[in-house]
Amino acid sequence: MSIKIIQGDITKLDCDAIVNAANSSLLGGGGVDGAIHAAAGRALLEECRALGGCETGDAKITGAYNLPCRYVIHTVGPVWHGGSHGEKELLTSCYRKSLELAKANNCKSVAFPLISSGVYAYPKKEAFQVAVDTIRDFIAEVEMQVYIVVFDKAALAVAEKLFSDLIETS
Ligand code: AR6
Repeated sequence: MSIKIIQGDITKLDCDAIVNAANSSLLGGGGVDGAIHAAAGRALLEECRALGGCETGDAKITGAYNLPCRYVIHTVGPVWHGGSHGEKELLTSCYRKSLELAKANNCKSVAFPLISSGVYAYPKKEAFQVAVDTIRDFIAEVEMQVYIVVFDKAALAVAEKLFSDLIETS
């Protein structure tokens, strides 16, 4: 069991759970959130509506509807405000809480986007470091295959620099 970095569209992945970089309303938005809701269909929005939102740094799980995975774990990353407003702790909490929910639901394979690194402006290098450190800590104790899915070229370039050993090409 390990961490792998792959490039692609997270909505296409057939793993136990994919993680959504949501906002605190859980009612959809742009970026990966928009892509997940569009591919899952309206029933996902209906289930999310019943959850009553989600705090920054926390995570909630739903079904996946028309997506190929089994579950969607919605987490709310911090908005980057320069780095001295608890951003790192909140982002760490997003990964940890998402992984705990995955474990509690018997997921053996989980895919994350690079949370907060788009609209929420978390620098990609720092966002990667938090992701990899937190996932590594978690899988030291739990059997799970975890993917970090990079979408844009800038994120792939950062991954190639920092974590070339984790990149898997198809
Ligand atoms: N598959 C994988 N990664 C993707 C995909 C995809 N289909 N689409 C985008 N990304 P963002 P955030 C990457 O902005 O920064 C939403 O409006 C993207 O390139 O989706 O946490 C929510 O509703 C970037 O590297 O999420 C919130 O309001 C990463 O996913 C807000 O954006 C995260 O970018 C959350 O902002």
